[in-house]
Amino acid sequence: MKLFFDERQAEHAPERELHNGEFVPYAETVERPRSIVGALDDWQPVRDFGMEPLRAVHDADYLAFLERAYDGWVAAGRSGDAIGYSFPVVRRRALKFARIDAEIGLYSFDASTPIAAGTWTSAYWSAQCALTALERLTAGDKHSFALCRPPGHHAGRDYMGGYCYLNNAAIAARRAQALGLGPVAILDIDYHHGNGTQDIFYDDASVFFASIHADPATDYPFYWGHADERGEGAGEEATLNLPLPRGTDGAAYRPALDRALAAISDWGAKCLIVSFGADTHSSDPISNFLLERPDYVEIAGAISGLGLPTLIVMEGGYAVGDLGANVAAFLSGF
Ligand code: OKP
Ligand code: ZN
Repeated sequence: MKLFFDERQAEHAPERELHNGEFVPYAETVERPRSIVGALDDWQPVRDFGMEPLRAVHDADYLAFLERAYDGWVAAGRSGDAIGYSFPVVRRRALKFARIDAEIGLYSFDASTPIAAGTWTSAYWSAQCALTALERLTAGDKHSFALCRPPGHHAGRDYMGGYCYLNNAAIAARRAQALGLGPVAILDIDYHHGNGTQDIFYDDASVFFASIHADPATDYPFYWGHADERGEGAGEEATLNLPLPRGTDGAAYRPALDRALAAISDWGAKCLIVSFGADTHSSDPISNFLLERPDYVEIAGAISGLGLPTLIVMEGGYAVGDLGANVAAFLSGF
């Protein structure tokens, strides 16, 4: 399986995030991709597909904001990471604002997604990484891995959140459709619900979204990922949420995985995108599942049993000491 990563994805380095009432060191560190790159050999270069595939998912005003946000922060005389403090929970509209603070709040749903000097560059190349890896599937490869960082599954059409700025999996899914690889399913197996991905395709019958994650009743992102969210309009029944309790281990995880895989197969997917988070591991510092390294080999084996051309896109995973080996174990299962 070909592996993709671009060094510019390492430029993003916020200092801190707001977590449980205090500022703590940013968990989505550059040590994460370093750990994964170090655990696997033979990385391939990332190509530049430009802005068009990003525009197929994200609103133009949001993309323009992301690109200039840090400069706007500096121009306002601020130092450190750009971060919002006021968020519109009702009647959000893309008004034109003179203040960077108003813009940041408009385009985000939390305070764990600061913008630093290298954020746009890294987010851009993270998306290009997914697009480059996807290209392998058109060349006939059965599996392909994009070490996306920053991750993407919490980002929506016009908002960031949960360490995510551009939705790499969604961008790859739209591109897969354009390349004739569809119908496309996205299987999200990060510990956290992929609310951005779900939102992007919520009323869309052409992309199936299945997610296995910690019950949002107890875990971030709280407001989305509940079992009764099944899509709407034309997209009704094209969203499947399988929340699991804290403490879920490999044995308890497996029935949910089998259910998701059966649904993807029944729906008639011809191409699969896996949003993979290794934050389901027992050692993860911000999560509460109990998966172990051998579970990742087994999970990947079950996914590859679908027999679909599969793009694996990296999402979370914060136990830096175990991360590379866990990702390598997962990929070995294909
Ligand atoms: C991103 B991905 C918990 C704070 C949560 C954001 C978590 C984002 C996870 N107290 N901060 O899904 O791994
Ligand atoms: Zn996660």
